[in-house]
Amino acid sequence: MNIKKFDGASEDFKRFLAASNASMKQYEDSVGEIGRQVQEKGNQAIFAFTLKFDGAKIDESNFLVSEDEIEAAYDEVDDDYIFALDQAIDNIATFHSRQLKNSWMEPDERGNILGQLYRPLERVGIYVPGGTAAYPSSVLMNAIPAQVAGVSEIAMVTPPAKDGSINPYTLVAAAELGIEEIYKMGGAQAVFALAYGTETINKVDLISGPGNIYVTIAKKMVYGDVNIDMLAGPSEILIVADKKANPAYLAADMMSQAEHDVLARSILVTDSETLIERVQEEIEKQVQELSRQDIIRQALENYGALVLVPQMDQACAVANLVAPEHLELMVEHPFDYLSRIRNAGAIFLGKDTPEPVGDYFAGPNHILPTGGTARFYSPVSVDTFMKSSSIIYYSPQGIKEDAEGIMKLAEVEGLTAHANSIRIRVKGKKKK
Ligand code: HSO
Ligand code: ZN
Repeated sequence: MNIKKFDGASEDFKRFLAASNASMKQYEDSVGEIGRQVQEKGNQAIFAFTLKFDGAKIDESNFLVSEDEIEAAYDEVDDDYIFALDQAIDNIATFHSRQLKNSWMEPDERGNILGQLYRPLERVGIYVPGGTAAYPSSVLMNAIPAQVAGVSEIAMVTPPAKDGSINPYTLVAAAELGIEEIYKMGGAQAVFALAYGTETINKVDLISGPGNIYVTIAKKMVYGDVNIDMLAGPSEILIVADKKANPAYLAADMMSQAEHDVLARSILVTDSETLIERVQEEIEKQVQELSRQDIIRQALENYGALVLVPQMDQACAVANLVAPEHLELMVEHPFDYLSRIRNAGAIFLGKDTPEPVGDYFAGPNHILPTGGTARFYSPVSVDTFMKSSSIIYYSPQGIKEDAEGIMKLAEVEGLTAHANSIRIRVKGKKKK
């Protein structure tokens, strides 16, 4: 397998990083058209797109997943799955509970009171991919923070298979969380349906969850009319490794990301040339055993990189430049590196913390900023599903004391009615 090698400081490497693996432009017209149809024709448009893109015949009679389908799904999955799922649910709920913000109010010495009132969003839509990328774990990562936030209505959408069925593991994951409103639809049409509503679907306040490029473009288009979690691109991992790292582990971890998508990015950064050689050998060895080796090969050949830096300090600089979705610190003293890391969606520390522990089980969210957006985005969290209102109370003394300053600022803006609403309250009252 031919994986590109770079010198971390080279122009070549910078060009490699700058070359986008997720160009949206070419799909924008067709996604816009899907949006127009859904807004105009509602359910009928959705059913038509589901037939066209998913090959499934859906109508009003089977659009919403029924209780019978949930029961049948439970019959199909094994007990070990439910046991593992419930453990993951516990861990994810515990982690996210720590994120819950309390509303607060604080009086000052004049009797003014300021604060913030946190409230959950009322109704959210969660997008769960289907097909070859059916991820029950994404049901948990979307829905649990919403539930911890206190969201009262969760509508889930996921594309059906050709026979109109939904992956039983996905259905059981939703059922374990008590999600009852599940629509068989995916793609851009599902995003528009959630954002604008149809004759049977109530519109939502926020849409969260990763999807393919069409879903992402649709989310970008509806943003502003509803909120979204973030714009997800292809998955990526960057591993910072020192010469003591185990090449077999590194190869395995690079491929665990590469198997997601032919566009996935796996980058290794190290100061050891021999480690790079060994990792390459390990990849060749291990890839043959992996069921998704075709995807892995394509991803690694097109978007994989083995990067040599003179010192480990530069490895951290490369990590910050890439701002990866997942950063593994496969080094002897990983905690010593933390203060040097500025940009990363999730940071995995030490040899026994491969990324899949976070994908499924540890507790933190696996819906993370991609494509360098970890520079300014955070993982999905309880915050994603909440909003705040500011609280302002002025006492008689407070308004008297601040009146002059407020009126001055209103005057310089030429807004005399603003100034008047202050003056009318303090007229004839002396500042103490
Ligand atoms: N690594 C993916 C999440 C995932 N992995 C789901 C397995 N299932 C993006 O963070
Ligand atoms: Zn993964």
